[in-house]
Amino acid sequence: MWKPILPALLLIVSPVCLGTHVSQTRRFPNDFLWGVGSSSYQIEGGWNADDKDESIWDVLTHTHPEKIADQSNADISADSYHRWRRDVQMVKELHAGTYRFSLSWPRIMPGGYMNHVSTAGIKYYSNLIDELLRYNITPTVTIYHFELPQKLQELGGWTNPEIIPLFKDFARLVLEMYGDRVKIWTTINEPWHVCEHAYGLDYMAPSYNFPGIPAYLCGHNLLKAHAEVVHMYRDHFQKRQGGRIGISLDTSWPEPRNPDSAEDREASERAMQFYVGWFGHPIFSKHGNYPKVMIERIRNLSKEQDFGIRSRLPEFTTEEIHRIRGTADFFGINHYTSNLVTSNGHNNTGGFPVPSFNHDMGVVESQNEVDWPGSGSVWLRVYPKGMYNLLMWIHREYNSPEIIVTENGVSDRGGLEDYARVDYFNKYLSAVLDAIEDGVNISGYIAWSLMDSYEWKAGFSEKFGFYHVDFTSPQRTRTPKISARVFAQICKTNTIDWNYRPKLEQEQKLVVMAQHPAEEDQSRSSAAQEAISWSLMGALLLVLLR
Ligand code: GBH
Repeated sequence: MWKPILPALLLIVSPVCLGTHVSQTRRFPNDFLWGVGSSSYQIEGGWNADDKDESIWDVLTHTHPEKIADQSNADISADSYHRWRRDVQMVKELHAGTYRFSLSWPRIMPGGYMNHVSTAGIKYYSNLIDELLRYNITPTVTIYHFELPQKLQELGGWTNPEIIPLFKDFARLVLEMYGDRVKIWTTINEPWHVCEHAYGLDYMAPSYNFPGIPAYLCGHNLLKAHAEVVHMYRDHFQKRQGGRIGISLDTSWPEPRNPDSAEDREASERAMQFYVGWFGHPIFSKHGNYPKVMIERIRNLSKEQDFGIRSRLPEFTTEEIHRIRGTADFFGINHYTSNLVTSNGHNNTGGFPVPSFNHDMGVVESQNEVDWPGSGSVWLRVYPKGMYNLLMWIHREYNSPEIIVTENGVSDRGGLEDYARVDYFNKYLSAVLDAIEDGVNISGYIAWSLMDSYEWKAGFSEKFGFYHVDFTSPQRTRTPKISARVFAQICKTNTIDWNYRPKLEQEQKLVVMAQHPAEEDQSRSSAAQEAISWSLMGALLLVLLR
């Protein structure tokens, strides 16, 4: 009985709170680049098509399905290996200027070595690129997005320095094959995620779950591999091909739990140095090398932990520091959410294993469950100010680099009426615009994701797409959600329009009814509830106005 009144009250209050937004449309710079992204393992399927060999994700999902939320794998996923023409159509429907996708290393070089290059693999991405160009869409290509050939993992993957020449060989091949047509490259997606979550924890393939040591070896080799590829591009390709190359780092924003506490503010800064500085400082800072706070903390803790004088964080030679510094034409940032942070104090492990990356960082994170709305993922809460704070931090820390937001988006658990996603994009894009207006050099924004896809450990349970994919239909039918229409409008008009909230069209309703009869019932009953709320609000207003 009381339930319907609550939304009624909220409805009265919300237009007041949103007052500043409702009447405003906000404009992005004229040449701002709009895009949408995906990654190979998440959407392609065709896991053993033609001569493709296994990646570390094929092996993880096939041998340990119990580690995946719904025991699924991406053997077929959205079947983009066969349905790439439709994908390009969707990018076009979104009015996006660029499509960010990644290359599957084991599809192109099945065993990870030059001795076997797959013609079919080469051709797949070549066709995709041509199709994009036909519609005037610029390809943004990620060379590495978590898909290591299993054969290379058996050599130790990113912990083996041999990965440096091997990654360079792979990159040389794809630059030769596609570089004439690709103007935006990133070498590696989310190094922190690649190294800490795959080697330090049991989170991403290959699930080493070996804290405190291999993640730093991974990072060390990864930075050198990145730098070698960028030098090769600059020395042999860039002038002729006329593109640009960077890297995509990722981080949540660490908001001090108590903003008045100097210790919490320090914890926030330290978290930024460990998450972003680990890779950002060597590449983007004036003097290069790892951040001072990382070098010192890991050296001191290593000594306390009886590792002797050799820190668990490897050291660069002076020559290596110079070789890595400056190896990016832009700063790619992937960002989704924020955490509250506080320091764990010196004699407290913070509940982390010793040694471990988290213990080295000495920061305890928690979520703001009170003020930040949740999403379809436990780790993802909505705090747009975190996006602004992060962009300002990068701007200040690295002397105003050109920034491209290479990923930003939100999950839910399904459905086409994704107004929560619409709100998320409007709010996070407002934060991006605030940063632009405050002088941050942001040239583009690539939303995550083009369509629902295989969400790594979460399987198909979490949805990030503008397009719904029917994973049960042989065609893997794609249907635009409400957010697709809104994002298309944003790309087309260069503005955020808070009043633009389209309704489902007839064709979309049919899809919902065919697939989720229950969901349709739910939305009908919530519509009824809304109607009751409105009439109650009317009554309330009448009472108030008397
Ligand atoms: C991106 O990574 C990926 O690039 C993309 O492939 C993926 O689809 C997208 O995220 C959405 O997840 O707090 O320890 O529980 C984002 C990286 C993923 C890093 C979630 C933090 C939370 C792990 N983030 N992760 S934890």
